[in-house]
Amino acid sequence: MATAKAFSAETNFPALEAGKLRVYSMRFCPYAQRSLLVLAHKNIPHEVVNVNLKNKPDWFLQRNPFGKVPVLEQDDKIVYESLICSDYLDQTYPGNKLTPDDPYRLAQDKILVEHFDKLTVDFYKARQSQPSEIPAAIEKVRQQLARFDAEIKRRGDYLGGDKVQMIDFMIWPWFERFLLVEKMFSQMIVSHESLPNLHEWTKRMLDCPAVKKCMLPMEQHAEFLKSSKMGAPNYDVGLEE
Ligand SMILES: N[C@@H](CCC(=O)N[C@@H](CS)C(=O)NCC(=O)O)C(=O)O
Repeated sequence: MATAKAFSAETNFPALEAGKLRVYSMRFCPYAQRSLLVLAHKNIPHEVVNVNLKNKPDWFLQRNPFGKVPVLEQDDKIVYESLICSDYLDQTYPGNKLTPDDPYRLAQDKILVEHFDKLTVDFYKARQSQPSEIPAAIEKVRQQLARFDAEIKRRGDYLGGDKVQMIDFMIWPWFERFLLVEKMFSQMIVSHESLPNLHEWTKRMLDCPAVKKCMLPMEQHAEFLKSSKMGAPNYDVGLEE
């Protein structure tokens, strides 16, 4: 796709090339980032169509009745929901497999993602808190992260063990956003003192090529957050006019 700018309701459907894999995304969406990380890590050729989620095109709603990104489309196939998209990509492009063969380990990983999804709710609350409430709100997030700190200690360098795996990618996007909140509030969420294993894991993840490829500059995250809080999210932050 020639443009990274978000497509809004006024736009026509951008023609889909036969055989080409397309991802409908939004540049600041952590869920879409999950699937973009899988695509980057596995080097899967694809194009990205960013969507204006405040003013959605009908053609987007026709593809995902939930109206959410990410969505995958290839020829007559459509897949949505980030975890389903990510697993689908892993199974469809089997080289460099990201999920464990052992069903019990796979189940444990999926349970961890469920725990993480609960914690993100408290993270969003912390991000919206009044200054006096921020320390307690961040502590609530930190307490829930202790489970992940302990798991890394038990499993190895990554939650996937000795290498980065699906479970690492499924939770990473929020850690990128933790970095911004830490900067905004001058308060660490994942510090060496409070969560030492997770702290080391964060450093390793920041070195991972897929993470680097999918990461947006902190200033863009900050500007997007500011615009969202004002009720007018600027999906095109940082893009050329
Ligand atoms: N459960 C969904 C959540 C995706 C999601 O909430 N995406 C947001 C952007 S970060 C979205 O598309 N929001 C549009 C809306 O809710 O109308 C998934 O895992 O894919």
